[in-house]
Amino acid sequence: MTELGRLEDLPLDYREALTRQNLVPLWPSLRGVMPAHKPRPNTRATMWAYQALRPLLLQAGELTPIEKAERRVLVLANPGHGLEKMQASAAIYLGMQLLLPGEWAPSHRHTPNAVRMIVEGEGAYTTVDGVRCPMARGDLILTPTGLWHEHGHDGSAPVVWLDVLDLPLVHYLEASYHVDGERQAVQAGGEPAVLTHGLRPAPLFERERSASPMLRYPWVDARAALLALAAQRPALEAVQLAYVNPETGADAENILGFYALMLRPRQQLRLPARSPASVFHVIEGGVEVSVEAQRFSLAEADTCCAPGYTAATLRNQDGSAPAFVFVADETPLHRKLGIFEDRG
Ligand code: 1HN
Repeated sequence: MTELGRLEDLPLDYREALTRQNLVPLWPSLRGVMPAHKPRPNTRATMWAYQALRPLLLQAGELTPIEKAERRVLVLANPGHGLEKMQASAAIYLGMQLLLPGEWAPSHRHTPNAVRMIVEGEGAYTTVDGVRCPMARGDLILTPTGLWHEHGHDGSAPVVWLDVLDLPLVHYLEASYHVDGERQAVQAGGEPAVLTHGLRPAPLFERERSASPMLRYPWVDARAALLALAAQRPALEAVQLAYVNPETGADAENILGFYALMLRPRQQLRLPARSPASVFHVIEGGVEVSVEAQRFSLAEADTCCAPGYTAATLRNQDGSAPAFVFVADETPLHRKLGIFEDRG
């Protein structure tokens, strides 16, 4: 590969003349913005242990009342991007949110898409677009772009969940903003539960709606489906389910992809080097994640991220119980952009 000219090779007065005209020579920066063969991600393999962050999150509950926070969150920030950027990867934001009994996080809507994976506690709920979605451990609740959402808590112990948003991307696009709203009127009847049976209402006239009609994916259903899949297909290597829009089969959200993965007892699973970055969050069991030179031992409620273009190996070290992992990645985005790659 040819060595390209450096900025210092250019006379100072020429460089200054360029700057005065808001001009920049490409060649000194060309290899930086387009390295050979493989990107150089800022995203570093990083782990966040729940037992280490939990006391700090509970302390935030004492230090900052909900009215002063709106959303009481500790962001899981990737040091490779700089902590102040609040990103886990190029497109993924992660945060652990705490809601205490009786608290209410007021209604708003925004352009970034969000999901919540419930980590701990009972009695809280999110109201999304007028639909009350109860929160239980392992449930996945969607708040797709533009939908009103607020959180309430009628229980007696703290509730914690993992927020996953495409905020870094939407912010980069200069398209991130929010609107505050009034407390939502809750729709009678709750969720359109019939969807989970492969049936849906078929009215004579229907308004076009791009968001998934399914807003809550109960963990009891996903867990049972994983166990059934593993039993029905003993030779299947990746016992993995994608969270999808049940009406279309498309990804549940537009930008990030969400999956539930089961590792059989003692199973080791190699995930190929694909272009999107990924996040792994343990719902049940213990999983060892090897990525790049790192080896993370994840216990329940621990989270880690892995950069794109890098293979990762997940291991369930338990000999008798399966392990269950929630996975979030940038696949829908990469596919839509036409940059998705699987390098094996
Ligand atoms: C947000 O609206 C929530 O609604 C959580 O719970 C985390 C992070 C950045 C921007 C908006 C929520 C968020 C957020």
